[in-house]
This record gives sequence, structure tokens and C-alpha cells, in this order.
Amino acid sequence: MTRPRLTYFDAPVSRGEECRLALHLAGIDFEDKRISQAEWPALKEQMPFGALPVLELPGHPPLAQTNPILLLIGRRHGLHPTDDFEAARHEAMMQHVEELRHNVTPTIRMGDVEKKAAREALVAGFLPAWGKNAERNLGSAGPFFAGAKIHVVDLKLHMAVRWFIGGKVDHIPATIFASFPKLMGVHDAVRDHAGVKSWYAK
Ligand SMILES: N[C@@H](CCC(=O)N[C@@H](CS)C(=O)NCC(=O)O)C(=O)O
Repeated sequence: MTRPRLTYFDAPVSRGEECRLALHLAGIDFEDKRISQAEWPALKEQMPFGALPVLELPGHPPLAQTNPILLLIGRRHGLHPTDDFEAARHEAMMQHVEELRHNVTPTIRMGDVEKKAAREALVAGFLPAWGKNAERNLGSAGPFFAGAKIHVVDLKLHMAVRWFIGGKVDHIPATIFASFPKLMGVHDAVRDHAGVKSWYAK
């Protein structure tokens, strides 16, 4: 292996996509290894924690867990704060996005009846509370989490909002976060960022 390799499922979503965006914004020439669901069972046991994404850097063992991957890229390439307290504040928000995933992802594999009930419960409680807590931790400067400059935390917030606003998650309205203008503002600012646009123009 002569260049970094990111392995994730063949979809522009979630944990893998935010790592791809971070690598692209960092200006890293990386191998974007996309695997099918059919390939996954044979690969799963070879991964450090049996899950994706996994980042491989020449000269190092494979690195798993999304936030540590993002933090490594961010620290090395100016996409994460150097001030340790400010960095921790970003990391808290990154963990908040992971908590969203931990609450919503289990519903994906549920049968229709159970899924509907579980998602309606999320819409009634967890999701608006999640949005409110995200909003409370966003500064007024904008458009990004820490003002004018994009960081890896913004990529996670963008992916979190993007998950729902297409209206394709059954039983969760596309407007679920519409009443949180700062959160929506981060989503829009990442979408409109020149580096992000250049990734999707590839
Ligand atoms: N804590 C891990 C969670 C990784 C995770 O659950 N990844 C999902 C895809 S987003 C996965 O690999 N699912 C397949 C499986 O667990 O078998 C992280 O932050 O990277």
C-alpha cells in the first residue's frame, strides 16, 4: 500500500462519507475502497472492531472508529482545533452525533410494525431533544460550529442532518430539525463549501 486507504460500504452516507469528505478536504490522495454488502461477512472479522469505516495509512496498522479517524485527519490537516479545550468541545459534539446514530440505527433492521412504533417514539422524544441540544451548543457566529472555518465536527453535523432532510427515512419527517436554524445552517454551509462540492463533482 503506497497511499492511504479508506474502506467503507458502497454508499455516500454516514460514518464512511464523513471520513471521505475529511480526507478530501485535507487534500489527501486516498484509495476510496467501497465494499458491497455481499463482501462484508468475509471481511468483518478482519477489521479491528468488526465494523467500518477503517483507515489504513502506510506504515501503520488499520485504524477503526470514526471519531478517532476524523480526529487524526483533522489534527494533521488543520480541520480540528489545536487548543485542547476547544478541541474537546468539538469532540463532545462529535460524540453527540454518534449518540444520534446509536439511537436511530437499530430501527433500520426492525420489521415494519416495530419500526413504525420505534421511529414515532424517536420523533416524539429523542430526535427533537437531540436537535435542541445540538442547537444549544452551536455558537451564534456561524455558519460552522466554530465560526467561519470548517472542521471535522461540521462534517458529522452535516451528515446527521442530511440523513433525514431528504425525507427518505420512513416515519421520520424531513422537517425534523427544521426548527433549529443554527444546525440547519451548519448543514447548508457544509453542502455549499467549495471543497465539499468538489468531492461530489468528481
Ligand atoms: N463505533 C463505530 C461504529 C461503526 C459501525 O457501526 N459501522 C457500521 C456502518 S456505519 C457497520 O460497520 N455496520 C456493519 C456491521 O456492524 O456489521 C464507529 O464509530 O466507527
